[in-house]
Amino acid sequence: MTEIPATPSPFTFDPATTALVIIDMQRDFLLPGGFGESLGNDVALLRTVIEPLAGVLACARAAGITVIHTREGHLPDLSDCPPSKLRRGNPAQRIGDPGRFGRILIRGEYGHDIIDELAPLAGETVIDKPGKGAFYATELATVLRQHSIATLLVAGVTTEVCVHTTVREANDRGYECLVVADCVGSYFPEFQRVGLSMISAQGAIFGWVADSADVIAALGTTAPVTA
Ligand code: C5J
Repeated sequence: MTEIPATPSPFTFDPATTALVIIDMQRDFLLPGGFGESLGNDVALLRTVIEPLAGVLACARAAGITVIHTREGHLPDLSDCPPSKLRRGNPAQRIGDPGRFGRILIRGEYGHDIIDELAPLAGETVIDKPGKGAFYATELATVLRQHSIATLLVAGVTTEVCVHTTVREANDRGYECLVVADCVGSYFPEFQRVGLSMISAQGAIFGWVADSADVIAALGTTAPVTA
């Protein structure tokens, strides 16, 4: 077992049954000029995540930990997008509309894919999800079962939306979750602070929170997991 200093208490996990789950680090959310910015958001707040997360990802890969990426998006005909979701937001820039990086949040478009810095390697699972949570209408539960995963190290964007929904879903399914504080990001500093507090409150009601430096230090001491 490996231990990480965390809030509200040290977090122990077995690297052999742990997955790093990276939520929605997509160009549409993170690139200047993209969908996220067109909604009036400051993407710089999300981009702070890239460097520490690249460090955690490199360590996870070196330790042989299962790596799973997710992407929020929809089929080109929008048949998997509820009309309620389609109607939300700025009427001038909606899901499926043409954006700077292709049709917004549509599978196969340049903007829908993961940023170059965190591009999945061949063999890593990429889960395409139509919702905020990574379990809803996806194969994630099956993939985790196939890899005998019990623990999730969770990173990505945005903290209070897709990260939170996924952690809450995972918690209800019995997974132990550690959210890496500087590897999750929000367009809203207040939501980032409160979002992290909500995870670890009441004795880890949804999970634990730790910094990437502590995760990297812990992963660096683990013997590589072999398949
Ligand atoms: C949002 C996400 N914020 N990945 N998506 O709409 O959190």
